[in-house]
Amino acid sequence: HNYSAEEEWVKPENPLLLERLEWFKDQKLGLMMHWGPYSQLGIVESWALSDKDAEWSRDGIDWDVDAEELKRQYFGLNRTFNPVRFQPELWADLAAENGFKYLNFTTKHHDGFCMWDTRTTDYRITGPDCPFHTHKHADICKRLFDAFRARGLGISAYFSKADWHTPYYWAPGMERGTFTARGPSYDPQDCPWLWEKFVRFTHEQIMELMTRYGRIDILWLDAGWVCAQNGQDIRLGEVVEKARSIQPWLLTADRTVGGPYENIITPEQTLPERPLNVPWESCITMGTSFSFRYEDQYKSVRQLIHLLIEIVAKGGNLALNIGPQPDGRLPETAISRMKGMGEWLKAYGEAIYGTRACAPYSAGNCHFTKKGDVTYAFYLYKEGDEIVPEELHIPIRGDFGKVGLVGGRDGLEHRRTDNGIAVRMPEEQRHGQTPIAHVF
Ligand code: FUL
Repeated sequence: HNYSAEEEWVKPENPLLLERLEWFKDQKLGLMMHWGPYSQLGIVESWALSDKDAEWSRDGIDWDVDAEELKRQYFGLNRTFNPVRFQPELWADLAAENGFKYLNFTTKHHDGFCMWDTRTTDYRITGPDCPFHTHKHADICKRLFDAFRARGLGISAYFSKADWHTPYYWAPGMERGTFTARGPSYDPQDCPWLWEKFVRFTHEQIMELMTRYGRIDILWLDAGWVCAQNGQDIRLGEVVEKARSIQPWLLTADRTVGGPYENIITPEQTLPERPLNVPWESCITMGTSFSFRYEDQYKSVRQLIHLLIEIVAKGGNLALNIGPQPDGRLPETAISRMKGMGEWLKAYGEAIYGTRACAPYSAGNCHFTKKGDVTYAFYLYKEGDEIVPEELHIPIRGDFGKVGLVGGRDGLEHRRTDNGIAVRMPEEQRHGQTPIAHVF
C-alpha cells in the first residue's frame, strides 16, 4: 500500500463523518491492545497457527506436530484462558490518566476467538469451554468499552474480517491442515452457498458489536485481503450502512483496501515518509509484538514520545499497542512506560492534542505542529545529549510575535537567523537530566 498516495483516499460526503474525522485527528494517541487465548503462550496472535509463519510467530516454541494437531492445540487454548486478574477499571484509569484518548481493542483476531458474548459461536470468552465464562467481567469487550467510555475515551473496535476458526472459512471435506492464511480454503465462486454463510456470520457479529456494546466510534476492520477486489466479497457496504443506521457517527478503517470504507489510513509498524493530508493512524507496538511476549523488550519513554511527536507533526495518530498478560494484568514495564508518557504529556500535551501538521513538519532536530495562530516547535534531545545549549536554533521561518516555552517561561529573548530563529535558553532549563524535548 502506498501510504503517500493521498489521491487514493475517498473523502466521505456525509458531513457528520467529516466532523468525526476532525475529532479523530484531534485525539493523537490511542491505546491498542491485542489480547486473547494466544497470550498464554507468548506467541504471536493467530499467525502462530501457520507453519509458514512459524519462525517469527511462535517465539521459539518447537511445535513439531502436524498442522491438524497444531490447530487442535491452538484452538484449544480457550479451555485454559482464565484472566482472573483482569481489572477493566484500572486499565481505563491508566489510559485516561496518561494521555490516551481512545481504546482500540481486538474484539476478534484472525483466529476467530470472540472477546465478547456473541451468539454466533461457542468459541468465545463467554463460551461454555472457557473457564472465564462465569467471571463477573466475562464479557471483556463490554467491560472495557464501558470503562473507557465512562472516562471520556473513544472506542475503536478492531475486528478481523478473516476468521480461521469458523467452518464457513473451510470447504467441506477439505483437510483443515491445508491452512491458507490469506483466504478461505475454497474459492467463494465455487462454493457460493458456503461463502454466503460466512458473509452472514460476519455481518451478524459486526451487528452484535454495533447494537449491544454502546457507542462505537470506529470500526477498525483488519485482514484487508478479505475484499471484493480479491474475490472475497463480504458485502462490507451493506453491513457498514446498516451499522450506521444505528450509529451514524461510525468511522471505518478498511485496511489497505481503499474505497469508501477506508476512512482512516492505517500504516502498521511504520509511518508515512511525509505528512499526509488524510486522516491516518499508525499502529505501532510498545514491545516487539502486538500480543504479549514473555521477556519482551520495550521502547523507552523517550523513543515513544519522539515517535508520537513525529507522527503528530506528520498529521497522524499513534495507536500504541500493548499486549496484556494472560492473567489479566498489564506488563509492569508497559505500565511504567505509560506513566512516563503521561508525565510528559501532562506538561506538553497542549502542543500535541488538537494540533495539525504544519509546513515544514520537520527541520534539523525540530518537529512542528500548529493550532490556531500558534506554531509549536519540538526540539528533540537524544539519550545522552547532556548540555542544553545557551542558544537553541529553530529552523523555521515566519513572524513570531512571541516565543515561549510550553510549561515554562514566556517572552524568551530571540533573534532571527538566516534559516529561522535562535532562542536564548533560560538558565534553569540548562541543567539536570537531558529533556526528552523542549517545546516552544
Ligand atoms: C495485522 C494483523 O495480521 C496482525 O496480527 C496485527 O493484528 C496487526 C495490527 O494487523 O494485519
